[in-house]
Amino acid sequence: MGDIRNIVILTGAGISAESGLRTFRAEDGLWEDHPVEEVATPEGFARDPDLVQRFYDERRAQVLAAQPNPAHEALGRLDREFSGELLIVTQNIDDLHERGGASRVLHMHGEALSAWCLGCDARHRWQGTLRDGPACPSCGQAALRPDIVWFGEMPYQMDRIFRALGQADLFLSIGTSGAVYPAAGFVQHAVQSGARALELNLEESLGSRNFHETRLGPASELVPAWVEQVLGG
Ligand code: BJW
Repeated sequence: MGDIRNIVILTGAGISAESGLRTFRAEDGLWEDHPVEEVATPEGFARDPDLVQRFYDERRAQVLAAQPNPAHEALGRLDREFSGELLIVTQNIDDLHERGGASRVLHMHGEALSAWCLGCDARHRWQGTLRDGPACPSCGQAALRPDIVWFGEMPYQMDRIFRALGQADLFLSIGTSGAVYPAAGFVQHAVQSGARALELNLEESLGSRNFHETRLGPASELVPAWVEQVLGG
């Protein structure tokens, strides 16, 4: 593989599927049981906070029980051994990249293990439940919500992401359907800025035509093979 000095990786639910965490848009995906407008919008939260807190309490428990798979571990290896610039932008709210050994990770859609206080704006690491209305450790108000980016809200650290995309010489997308913006538009931005674009996915995604190359298969096989290719030279 040529001289790669600057990599941006976008990951989606597909990279955690083999860790037992459900994706969203598959036939057995999360949106089948939970209408998206009920559980993943600020309006849904205003209408029925208990329902939304229960949904994320359950997701938080599932994240804590899950283990990183070989795809997360391979990206952990890449993070340790690749001396160039690297940014792993994940749409996932789990912490499997970090537990797989990666540290150059940005959670653009928030984190299951973080709670955000609507009273004082503080964020706290959170492993327990929120449906029982616990007090915020900073201000004492019972105003904690999941620290998750819902539809209609601004994803986190967009300036940093677009800066990295503009400097990347390789953009890699893993396990995302390309159905949700702005993440679905990252490939075009990176390619327009001169990056090569590679997609790893179980099947063709909505955005496949925007990539120079798509490799089809499970992330647990494709990602370790790609990392070996990059680090092996
Ligand atoms: C495997 C596999 C295996 C399976 N191996 N692969 C046009 C432009 C811009 C915005 C919009 C627009 N039109 C509409 C919008 C607004 C909206 C949007 O995109 N709507 C769409 C429905 C069209 N976007 C927003 O509201 C966002 N905010 C925003 O746009 O702010 C304004 C703004 C504008 C411009 C610049 C900047 C900002 C916010 C989006 C928030 C998304 N939130 C969610 C839920 C919260 C997190 C959570 O609960 O976990 O995030 S929705 C959900 O979808 C979740 C995911 O992160 C996200 C993406 O899903 P993902 O990861 O792609 O999962 P799936 O299930 O779709 O796909 C899985 C893939 O894996 C599949 O392809 C499988 O094949 C594959 N796979 N097993 C490899 N073993």
